[in-house]
Amino acid sequence: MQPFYSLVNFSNGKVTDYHNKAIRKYKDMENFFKMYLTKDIKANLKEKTIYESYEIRLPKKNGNLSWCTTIIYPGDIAGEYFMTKGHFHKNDISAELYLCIQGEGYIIMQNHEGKFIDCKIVPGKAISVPPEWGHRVINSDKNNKLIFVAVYASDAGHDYAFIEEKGFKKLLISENGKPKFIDNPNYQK
Ligand code: PAN
Ligand code: ZN
Repeated sequence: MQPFYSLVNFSNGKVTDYHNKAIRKYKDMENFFKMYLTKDIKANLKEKTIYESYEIRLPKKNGNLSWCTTIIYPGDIAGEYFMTKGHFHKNDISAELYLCIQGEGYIIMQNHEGKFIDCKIVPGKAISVPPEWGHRVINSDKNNKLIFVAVYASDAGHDYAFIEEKGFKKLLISENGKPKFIDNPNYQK
């Protein structure tokens, strides 16, 4: 393989020459939001775009790196800020580097023993996610997009099952216009 490059647009998060674009609407990730909502409200939110990502994906060969930008739109679902689904890596020894380029929010991380850590993110902040820590990014600014770059082993894989069923230990909600972590009522069930 030859070296190659792409250009990241720091204003809108888009990347040239990407291999994969994903758009996540509310209907793609209903179960990841844990605050209670009636069926009717859920039905009205179905087409709402929560985030999108542009991935430079290299073959799943040991040693290759893939990376992507993610743009999380501003907003909340019953108080829970817009966020990524969040996942563990299937290949759990895979670490990841996150670099925030626009907006502000939080990265939350949780390991298999249930230890939970949150870290505020602002442009220029780079966060090392060690192996075996599940991770999610949350946009806590209801007026602006949150844009970040993530770099990971191409064979990392994404395991969403635990987060979809139980979620992270804590939820980030908007209370009186300010972000606040609360216990996730779904976590102990
Ligand atoms: C990131 C995420 C991306 C979308 O590239 O995959 O931000 O989030 P979800 O995959 O949780 O929907 C990453 O962590 N890759 O490993
Ligand atoms: Zn990851």
